[in-house]
Amino acid sequence: MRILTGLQPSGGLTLGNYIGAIKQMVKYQDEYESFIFVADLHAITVPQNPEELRRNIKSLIAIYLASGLDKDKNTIFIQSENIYHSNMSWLLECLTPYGELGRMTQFKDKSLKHQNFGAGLLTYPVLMASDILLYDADFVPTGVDQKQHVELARNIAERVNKKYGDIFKLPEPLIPKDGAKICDLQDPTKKMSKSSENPKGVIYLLDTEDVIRKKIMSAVTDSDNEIKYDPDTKPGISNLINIYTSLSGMKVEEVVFKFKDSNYGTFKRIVADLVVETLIPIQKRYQEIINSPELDKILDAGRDKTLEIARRKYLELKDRMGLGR
Ligand code: AQP
Repeated sequence: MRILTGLQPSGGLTLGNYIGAIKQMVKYQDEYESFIFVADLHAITVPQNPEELRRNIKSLIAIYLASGLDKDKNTIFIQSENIYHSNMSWLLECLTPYGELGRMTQFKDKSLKHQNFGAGLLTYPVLMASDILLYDADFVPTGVDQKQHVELARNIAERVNKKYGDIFKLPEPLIPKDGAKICDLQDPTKKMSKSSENPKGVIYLLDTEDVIRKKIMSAVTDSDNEIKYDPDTKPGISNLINIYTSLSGMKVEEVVFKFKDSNYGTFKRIVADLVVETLIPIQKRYQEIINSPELDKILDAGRDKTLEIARRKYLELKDRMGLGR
């Protein structure tokens, strides 16, 4: 069985990206044939500074490896180095009703945040469908927030198969049962995001120990000082419980029971210890990897292998649609 997944180099990676995506990828590498990419074409759906973007692309690859993704178990590549992603996207865009794209929740959210946004923000889910369908991925590991996009990819595949014959495999989302959504530490009703305007609410994977501790100690919580899990009425403390649960492997009930007599200050310190314990070894490996020539070798191999697979799939649809000679 094959999976395909990727992250956008749209900023420094966050603890949310680690818990919701990277940690899962590391687990899946022993169960599936894994294609892991850096979604740089997706990142440009909103404005990016070119130098920062290039730095973030390289940094993302080094984080994948430092977090435990094994170069021999995964095919790792950069999306824009494979021209067939954009080529396929154009074919699929022409086969996707405009109305279907306007209904995507992420488009509705992001189009409100950016003024004069580019058309790519609307067509982004079709590019994502291309990413998935080019490789006949069986599963797409993703957070709940992206489920709608995988369903769109499936709808597109079904439509194309019906019209042009069986070309695409129908993908399914792979949503971890224990995969909590990590929220912003300053506004725990909002998802923790790379592109957040307030860095105090976000733990970046490369934050220093001191900064990580400060951010967690000043996380917004309610005033009743009781460790209880209730995301609706106690989003701040519930978010810290989610972080602890995801990193320790314990269940929410176990965590609540273990810390029932602790106050918020003590619990925050314990959460900070665990986050630091998780991230410092990743940061050490990251420093060893980031300037190693090994990175280029891994990316060259990933590019060459995926070009071959994607080219065949693209040519198949192009041919069936009657394009070219
Ligand atoms: N806060 C989060 N909690 C759990 N999972 C999360 N993911 C992102 N934030 C959280 C998961 O990480 C992957 C990231 O996908 P992406 O890089 O393509 O973009 P995104 O979901 O839009 O992530 P960000 O960090 O919020 O980026 P920006 O700010 O650029 O929009 C996905 O699997 C997602 O579920």
